[in-house]
Amino acid sequence: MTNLFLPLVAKMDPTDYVGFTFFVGCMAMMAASAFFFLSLNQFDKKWRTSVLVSGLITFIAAVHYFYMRDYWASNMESPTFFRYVDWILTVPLMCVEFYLILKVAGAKKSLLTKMIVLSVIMLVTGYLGEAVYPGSAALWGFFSAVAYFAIVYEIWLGGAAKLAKEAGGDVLAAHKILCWFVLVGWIIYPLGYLVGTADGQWYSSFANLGLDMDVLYNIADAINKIGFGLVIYSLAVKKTA
Ligand SMILES: *C/C=C(C)/C=C/C=C(C)/C=C/C1=C(C)CCCC1(C)C
Repeated sequence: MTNLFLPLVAKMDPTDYVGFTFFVGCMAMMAASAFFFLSLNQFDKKWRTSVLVSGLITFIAAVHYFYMRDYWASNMESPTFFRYVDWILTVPLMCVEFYLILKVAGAKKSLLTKMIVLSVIMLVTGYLGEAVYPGSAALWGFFSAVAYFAIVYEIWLGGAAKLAKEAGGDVLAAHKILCWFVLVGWIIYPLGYLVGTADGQWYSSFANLGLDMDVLYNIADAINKIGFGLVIYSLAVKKTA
């Protein structure tokens, strides 16, 4: 007898690491959001916005992860579109975090605008290379990398770095940790891109590394979104105490 009913929840193969990391990603992002939101009351007013933004970042990611998990389970295909929609919302919010903590040292809106524009360039060019013109993935990836390094420059050596030094103390320490997240944590993304777009490119050997683009992106998201949020959270704790 044929089963006329499609199962509501697909089985998961125990070696489906993409499906597994999407599933864990949903739970981690959801738990982190609850943690950040429920902690809000304990902080001085001035720091609540920063922790609220941390929660928004993981919450937006949680919603996208539920979509992406289902998309993967149904199609066994990278949910590239939802991935980039998530990033285009959450990465500018991470730029907002830099701006908010540097406001004590007089950060101007122009710093925020500059960082958001750079992050949007980084992501739009990345999307073009990954989804629209995969044949020219190397070129689009290069443009994206230029914008990425401009962000790294701004926070490590540029105007944002100067403001952090002026702020000093806990703000400087938190800024430094966020800088490391951007330099080391974010570098996982271009690695994922090289693995995922390697087909027919000069870097085609990246396809043989035994790595998976979605697994790399999922690990990077968990580290960067939740880690970033926790840095802001502990800064708010210190500043409130
Ligand atoms: C929460 C999501 C985050 C922090 C996403 C960050 C994404 C990147 C830093 C992506 C960077 C890319 C390059 C530097 C070159 C290749 C294309 C991208 C978009 C993967």
